[in-house]
Amino acid sequence: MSLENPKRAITRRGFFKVGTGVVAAVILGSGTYKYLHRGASVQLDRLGITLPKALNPLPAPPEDPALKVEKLSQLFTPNDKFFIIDNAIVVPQINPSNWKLTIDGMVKNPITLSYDDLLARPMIEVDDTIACVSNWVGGPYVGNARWLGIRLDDLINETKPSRNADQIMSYSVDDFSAGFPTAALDGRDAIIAVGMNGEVLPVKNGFPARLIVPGLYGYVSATKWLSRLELTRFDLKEGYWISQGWAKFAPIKMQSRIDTPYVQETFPAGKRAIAGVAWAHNIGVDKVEVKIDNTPWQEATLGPDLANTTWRQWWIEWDAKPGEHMLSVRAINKKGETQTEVKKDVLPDGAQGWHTITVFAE
Ligand SMILES: Nc1nc2c(c(=O)[nH]1)N[C@H]1C(S)=C(S)[C@@H](COP(=O)(O)O)O[C@H]1N2
Ligand SMILES: [Mo]
Repeated sequence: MSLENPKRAITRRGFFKVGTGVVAAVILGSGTYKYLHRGASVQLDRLGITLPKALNPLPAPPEDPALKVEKLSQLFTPNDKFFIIDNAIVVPQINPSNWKLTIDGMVKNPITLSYDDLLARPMIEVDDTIACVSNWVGGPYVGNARWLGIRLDDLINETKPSRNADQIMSYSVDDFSAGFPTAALDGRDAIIAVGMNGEVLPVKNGFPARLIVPGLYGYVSATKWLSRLELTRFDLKEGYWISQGWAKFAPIKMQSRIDTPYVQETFPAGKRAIAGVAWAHNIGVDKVEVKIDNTPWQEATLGPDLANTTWRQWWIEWDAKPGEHMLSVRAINKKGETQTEVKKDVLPDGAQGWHTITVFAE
């Protein structure tokens, strides 16, 4: 599934489904071709890599409430279940020994780093929930991981950027770019990630390196198969999705989702849990409330608070009487702000509104 392009009903991913003959023709004409035949060997390259340890490793994750609450999202989304969003016709297969990252543009000291250079630098671990702007309320395009990588602000500082640069544009080896404000490097743990949940970054999630900027939607920040960072200006350059009607600035909106029961589910009447996840990036989730039919909002129990940039699991016990029920959820952040009820669609800067579902007990 790719980010929807409002001006072209057929996305490139959609086009992909038309037929392999057509695709081959497209690939032959693109720079992606050279990566095509390395599928098996890049996996071998990956398996041969040992990542360094973080300078300050995060504590071992606490017990996952999903072990006790059936159908609740896991605290960390396993790599093989992590959502995938990109416009890549073919997933780039990069040989890490040929790969380079360049940081240039409005800087005094441009830098070029090999994969080994990157691994030789101090690493940090960051727990961060990433989300796609095309995720509808209640949708699946959100996942939480423990990322390993090098601090982006340190690296950018080494290049001595011009004060006039207000945007960091990131480019992948394929046809993708994403730009975000230099001001987003405000001390938050933005990194060039090489590891994900204790593994070398999976190929589909951007091996050998990708960007993670906590609090920004993927299309303005989370460039996979990263090849270049350019210090530039918003009035000079824009990222891949911006000309398609998506917002230039896109912080992740506070959201909450009911994982169980699912929309329109029929289940046996009686005791069960209502459960899900909620996120309020860079502020953190303080409370989650659930509304069952016309009863008052009730406070849910919350799972571990890993970081202000990660989701929190929540759950509530319910004795479901036979019949149809309406369930809603809303989050409250650590500033005391309640998630808005006002619904908005994903375009141009992300969906909002309460996740409300109808279910049936019998
Ligand atoms: N090279 C490249 N990087 C990309 C994209 C892309 O199309 N190409 N899509 C972005 C978008 S829109 C999102 S939401 C995230 C998703 O990351 P994931 O596939 O690891 O979940 O990747 C971002 N990085
Ligand atoms: Mo996205």
